[in-house]
Amino acid sequence: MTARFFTTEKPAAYKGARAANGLNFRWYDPDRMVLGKRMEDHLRFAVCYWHSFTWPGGDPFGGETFNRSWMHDADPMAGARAKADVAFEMFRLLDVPFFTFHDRDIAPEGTTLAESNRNVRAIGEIFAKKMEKAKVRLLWGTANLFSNRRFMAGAATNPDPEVFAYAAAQVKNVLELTHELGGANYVLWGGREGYETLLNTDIRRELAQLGRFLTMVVEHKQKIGFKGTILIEPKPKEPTKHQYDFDVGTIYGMLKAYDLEKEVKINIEQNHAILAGHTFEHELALAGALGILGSIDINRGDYLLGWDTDQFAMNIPEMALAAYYILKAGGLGTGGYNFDAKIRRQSIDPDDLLIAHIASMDACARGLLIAARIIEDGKLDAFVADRYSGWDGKEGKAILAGKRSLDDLAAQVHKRNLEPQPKSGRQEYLERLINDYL
Ligand code: XUL
Ligand code: CO
Repeated sequence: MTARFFTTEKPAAYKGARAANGLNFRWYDPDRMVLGKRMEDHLRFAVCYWHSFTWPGGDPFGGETFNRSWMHDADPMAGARAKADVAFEMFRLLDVPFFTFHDRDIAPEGTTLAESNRNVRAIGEIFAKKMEKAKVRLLWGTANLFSNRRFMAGAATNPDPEVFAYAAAQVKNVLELTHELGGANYVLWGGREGYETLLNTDIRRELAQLGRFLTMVVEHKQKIGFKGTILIEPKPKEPTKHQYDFDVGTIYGMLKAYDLEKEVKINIEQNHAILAGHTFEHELALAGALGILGSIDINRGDYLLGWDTDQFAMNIPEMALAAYYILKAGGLGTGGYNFDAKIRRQSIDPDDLLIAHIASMDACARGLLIAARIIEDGKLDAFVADRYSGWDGKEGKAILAGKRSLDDLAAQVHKRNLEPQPKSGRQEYLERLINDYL
């Protein structure tokens, strides 16, 4: 590494109440046991390459604010190598176990796909060398199938099969690199898999193309022996007005239609959940119930804005409910908490990057501790179990097992003179109960 980028060389550590300057953890204590598992192994934090090292701080009204030197190297590959140095220095300073990237974050696009792939592979080799000496591992890799203008009408759902082929070639390269780097997952986010106007769009064809693309990715995973999980990341809008992978429920339906529900899981992002009109915990609980919860992109949206602000997650009650539903689903398996989050464009000091991650890791850690208390105390779980306990009885089980018809049930209601009485849902009692754990 040439010049020092951050002001500190000391990795962040758990200091409890003594963590004063924002560069150490108050709550995130990797070795602390929570429900029988180390905190680090519950949370499996990952730093993303794109927001932290590739995004220059622009918005629709103004350009770069961060002035990172590696973005201005006359030789873009030299810039990519300098960027890798800073990235791995940050992984070390945050003591995070994982990172994530798109191909286009880590290396510049060349004039041909062959050159682009070579650039990606060259940086991949640097990653492999750095990972020999570092703790950090790859949570997932992914291909950027949305920035280049060739993808303006989609990648898999493009009206032109040559664009589909180009996207397939790009995914093959990144999936193989992810495999070689020992990645725990591979992510597909729909990017421009959607449409702007129905007038130029054949939905039937586009859905069939998307299904074939996903199936090809799973087939290739099996062919190369990649043991990680293939994840789809839902998002309802932005960049296209109608995205096919709208939310968890929509993707589940698609996976069923393509016969992939056993092969593919879901990467749920907080900001995408609220853009879909859901809470984060709704999406987590639904994916858990359907058995397809894979990983999360942790960030926060702005409830007043209808776009993806990707802010660092700091809201402790929200993190607590998220952690609760993740724990109820049995955890994230090969997944983790990926910081798909960016500092605000006025946060121009290099250390702001460290402070943002550390503060959000603390918020997530507190959320986990609160969720563990809710589970250990058991009152919430007991309330819900009691509410549905009728279904554990003989008749409830017989209905669900398909042993009762409409005729049977009608006869039973008349014979037993059933007059079911409504019971309180006790929402405010439960809301107060949750507040007790915060
Ligand atoms: C876009 C988004 C992506 C995916 C990976 O909103 O979340 O960064 O996480 O392609
Ligand atoms: Co994301």
